[in-house]
Amino acid sequence: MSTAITLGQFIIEKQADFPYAKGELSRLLRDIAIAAKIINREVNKAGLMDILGNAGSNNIHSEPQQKLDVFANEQFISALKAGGECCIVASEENEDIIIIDPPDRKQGKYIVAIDPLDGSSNIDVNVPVGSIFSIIRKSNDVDPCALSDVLQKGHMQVAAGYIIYGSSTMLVYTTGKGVNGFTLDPSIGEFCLSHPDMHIPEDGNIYSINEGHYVNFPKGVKQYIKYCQEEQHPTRRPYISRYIGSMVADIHRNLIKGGIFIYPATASSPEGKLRLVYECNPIAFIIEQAGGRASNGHGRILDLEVSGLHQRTAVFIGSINMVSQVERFLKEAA
Ligand code: AHM
Ligand code: MG
Repeated sequence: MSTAITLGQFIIEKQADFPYAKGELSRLLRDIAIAAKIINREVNKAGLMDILGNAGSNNIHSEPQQKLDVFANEQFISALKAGGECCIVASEENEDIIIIDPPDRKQGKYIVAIDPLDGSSNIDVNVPVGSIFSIIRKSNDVDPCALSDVLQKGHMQVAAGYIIYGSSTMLVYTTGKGVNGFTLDPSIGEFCLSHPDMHIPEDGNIYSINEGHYVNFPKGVKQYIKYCQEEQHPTRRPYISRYIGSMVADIHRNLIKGGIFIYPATASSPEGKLRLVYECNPIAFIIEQAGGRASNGHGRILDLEVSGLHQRTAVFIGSINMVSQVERFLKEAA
């Protein structure tokens, strides 16, 4: 019987790809996986919260029970603080960066940006949610940590990943040498390699967009949606529309099956909705590493200037031919 490769084993093996690595990034990834397991445990019993005690009541440690996105944020931050490899945490849940400056040891050299619980509005209805992380290196170890360290372009990421808390829980990550997916085996509490060397099909037949905002979409996006819906033999059109409303879940499905995920700019949100630093850049890095494309409609997401921690961007992410096609529609409509 063959034995599964655990995430821990895989990370150690892959360290050899980086001959000068000292194991810090490996330890950081391991810390993130530990936080993910704890969050998974709580997400899995989310439906029991009302039975076990309403928010506002205390947990078994006599601490107030918290909303899951606050809980997830705290788990990541405390795992990263304890690990010692990280000097700054930037989170969707915190307006400002969190600097980790341990008095008793050398400061870590990595910056981690997180969306601790993406799609958390779906928790109450048992729809998959996710966590997203992006890792960059501090540009130097001389200057004190500052927001400017975080505001690096997406192509500076050294690793990125997501965890999807779905019918099974998976961790998918890249360090810039392809994409690998691990499924949590609850019986042993380990993420096991289940999806080695993931590739997104060059073409797909799924489009994922919140069509409720249709009237506010730019002309090129409206035209592309009509194109997706046209019956055109022998192409795969009309495409299938699938939109969960949890980006991680929509991206994960399209990564495996082929498809495009769109969250465009609208009249009311001219920059789009999704955040560049901890949502779009890490997902863009993963999808590019899987052979897909990630665009803001005009160019590569990973090359966008980053001027603010909570900056937003329009996104068109997925199968390379589908993203290139929507870019053509946007160009022609401009
Ligand atoms: P969140 O980080 O507040 O959960 O918001 C991000 C989520 C994404 O997961 C999802 O793709 C999008 O918001 C859905 O937005 P909408 O309900 O406008 O379609
Ligand atoms: Mg989010």
